[in-house]
Amino acid sequence: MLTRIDHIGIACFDLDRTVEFYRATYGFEVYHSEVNEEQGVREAMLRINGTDDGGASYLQLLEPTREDSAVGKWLAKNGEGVHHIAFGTADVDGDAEAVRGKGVRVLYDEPRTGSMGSRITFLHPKDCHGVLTELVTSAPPSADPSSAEH
Ligand code: V0V
Ligand code: CO
Repeated sequence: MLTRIDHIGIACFDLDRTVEFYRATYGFEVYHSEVNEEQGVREAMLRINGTDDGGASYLQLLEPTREDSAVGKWLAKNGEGVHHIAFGTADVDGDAEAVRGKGVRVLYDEPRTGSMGSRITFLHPKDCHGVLTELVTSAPPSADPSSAEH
């Protein structure tokens, strides 16, 4: 069951300058940052609020690490802006299978590693009325690297 907005993914050309915009304009601070080589992104998670299932909602600022990555290609075509939305679930495997069963293309056979040790998969935007949609199961608190190092 999808229970919350986990994050909104925002593509940018310059992560440091974009982080500074969100800090200076709204006061949002970086909760966690990492490079995900598999996805080809350098990213910063700005924590917006906690949610009643123990999760949280974030803005995920994404800078490509290579031009042929998903975000690199998208930026070249569209410029900066909202790239995807992500719904949080306790069971990304089960929910991905349920969605696949409804005829929506799920991009990965098995969920892959996402931000802060989460498990993620994506639904094809052409099957979701133009919205690239991600499903996320957060890492259990003990496995959350942000608890040791943000
Ligand atoms: C592409 N399209 C999009 C889109 N990206 N539509 C809405 N939102 C997007 N973000 C449209 C595009 O305009 C084309 O439409 C069509 O889909 C095919 O796009 P393409 O440019 O030819 O690109 P493809 O097909 O090579 O790749 C598109 C997909 C790719 C969605 C398959 O971006 C992908 O695999 N995304 C999943 C991985 C990802 O996005 N990773 C970065 C975030 P027309 O022109 O044909 O009408 S990593 C992340 O979120 C992490 C780590 C995390 O949350 O923890
Ligand atoms: Co994401």
